Amino acid sequence: MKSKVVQDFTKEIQQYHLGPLWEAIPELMNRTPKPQAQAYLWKGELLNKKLMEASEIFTPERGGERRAIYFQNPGLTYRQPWGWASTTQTLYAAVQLLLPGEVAPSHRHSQNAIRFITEGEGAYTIVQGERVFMEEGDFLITPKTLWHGHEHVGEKPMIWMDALDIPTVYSIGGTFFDPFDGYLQQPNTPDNFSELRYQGGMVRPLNDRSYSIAPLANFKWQGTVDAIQGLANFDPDPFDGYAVEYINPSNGQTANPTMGAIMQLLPKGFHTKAHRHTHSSIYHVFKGSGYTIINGVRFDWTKGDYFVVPNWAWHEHVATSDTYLFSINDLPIMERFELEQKQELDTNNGHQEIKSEFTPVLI
Ligand code: GTQ
Ligand code: FE2
Repeated sequence: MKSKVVQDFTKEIQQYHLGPLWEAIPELMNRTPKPQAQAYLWKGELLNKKLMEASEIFTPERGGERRAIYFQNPGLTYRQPWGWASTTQTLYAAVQLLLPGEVAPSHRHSQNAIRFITEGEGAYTIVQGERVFMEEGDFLITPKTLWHGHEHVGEKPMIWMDALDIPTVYSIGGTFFDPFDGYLQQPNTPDNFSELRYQGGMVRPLNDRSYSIAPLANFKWQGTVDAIQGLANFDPDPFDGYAVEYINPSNGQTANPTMGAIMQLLPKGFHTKAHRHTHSSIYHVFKGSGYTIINGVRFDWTKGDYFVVPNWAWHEHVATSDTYLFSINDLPIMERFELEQKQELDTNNGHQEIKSEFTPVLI
């Protein structure tokens, strides 16, 4: 405890917009990451219901741009008085609904985007004039500065997960945004152009030997499943099961420069070992059911749910049926800053003790 004189001084300097480091150090300089983001889980039924309610009262249009409902981490709600809160400290994730006949206008921005299609088919996203048709299980990228808009020319409602590096770009002051002049961009490239050029998977067109930001726009579900089924001939990774990462075929790095994206199969009964790492992740349960233990708290999940594993949180997964987990992470950001570290739990055969259970908000 500092003396009265120091305490008074500490207060006194603040009128000059000067801060006392001796107060801040214990909060800022933790021995290991102490995230403000919390572990949290949202049920799929709640999300679908809220999206449908939103669709009854408005359509996507210029200004608001999209009908997307994003995940606000309860640990981060203090950050902006006007109500914004990100999903983890670096990442934003949302669910977006587009109904048949609807159009979400083209725009471009300095944030990178990822989409993972969770429900439906028949809508396309048009990226730099290329219409990319989307189906369940597809993984798409819209890297920064590319024009993109969406239109639904199919029959059933379409829902997908969006993930963007909005909080990172916002906090470092790098935000740029332009609406497209003329609402939805018109095609200037054959449909599904990049997907057709990459049908063979791990062979690339000869012209793609030098780096480009988005040589492949859509990673089809079938290709992802085939890769995972190939892995499943062998032993699973003890921490990740059968996991693959989406990559940019022109350089082998993550498909998006600031966000990693993973699909993992956890066969029924599989229990991963616990570890923790600097980077944070946002998971979507694409198929299956089970639970994840995060820092001793059990989070039960089924198909359609979303959950957050914050930075440096112990976590392990248990699948109670064959499970496909899709997840995005900020590992590329941590690697760029050379901050990535990881640790395996070495007690109790690599498993945490369950101390409590998370109770999700239901509809
Ligand atoms: O679909 O272009 O969830 O620009 C947030 C920002 C989706 C999009 C989001 C966006 C988009
Ligand atoms: Fe966008």
